[in-house]
Amino acid sequence: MEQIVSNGIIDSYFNKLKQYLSVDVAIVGGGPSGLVASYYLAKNNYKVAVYERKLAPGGGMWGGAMMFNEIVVQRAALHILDELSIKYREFENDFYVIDSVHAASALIYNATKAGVKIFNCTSVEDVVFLDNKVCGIVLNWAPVVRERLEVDPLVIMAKAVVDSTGHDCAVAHTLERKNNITLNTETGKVIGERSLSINEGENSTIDNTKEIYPGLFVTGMAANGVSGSFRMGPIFGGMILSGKKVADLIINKINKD
Ligand code: 48F
Repeated sequence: MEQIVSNGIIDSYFNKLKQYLSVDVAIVGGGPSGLVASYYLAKNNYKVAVYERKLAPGGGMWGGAMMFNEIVVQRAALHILDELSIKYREFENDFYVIDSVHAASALIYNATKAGVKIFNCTSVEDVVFLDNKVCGIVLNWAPVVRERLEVDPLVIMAKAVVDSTGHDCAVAHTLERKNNITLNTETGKVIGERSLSINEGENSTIDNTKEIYPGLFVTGMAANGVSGSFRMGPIFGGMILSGKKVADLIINKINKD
């Protein structure tokens, strides 16, 4: 009995890992933008994996604002909430509140049900850079990175990589720092996030969702951070719409296996 349980877990996990050594799309960060992107890609039969360094995906959604676990979404994103069976309540013209635990768990459930594989407790520490193109990610266990243990990573190849690491824009920062390259931003660099301005931040999240270097796309707060736009706090319409937009961009750009 004891060995059966351990065998099942080890066999199943390593099979999954081996099957996902090469993917169509590697999504770095399991916050709302990354989860929505992964859902639409998987729904369109792309082989997609999400890498999340925390135990639970969901990013900044669970805690609402200051741990008041409610979030706000605008009318423009309701069609996506409807598709994912997420319940909301209008409290002001065009503004809706959602229980953040319900929203985060629904995003995770819908993504995995559509076929997304989520590798939690994993940290992306670099990208694979071949022929001036981002071709994959460099992956380690999150505790290894956190504890700064000198343990080498493994590599996952991908036709497209998505930076959905939120305020950190971790993948874009690493790509820029390590390689002498120009990104598709106003300065050619990661410009960095500005202070809070809800309206401007929400609108620019969608505009800033793009391919910033061959093979590397940005979505959510990472998109705004890279392009030097504003943060906006616990309003999530922009994140959700940005996740859908990056999925559409990738679907138009790359073929699935
Ligand atoms: O921060 P996060 O929720 O990003 P998002 O999808 O949404 C932003 C909102 O939550 C909120 C907001 C709304 O207006 O401003 O902040 O843009 O999720 C980012 C996820 O990426 C993970 C991190 O743990 C979080 O769950 N992450 C960050 N760096 C890495 C990573 C990394 N190097 N490897 C793996 N996961």
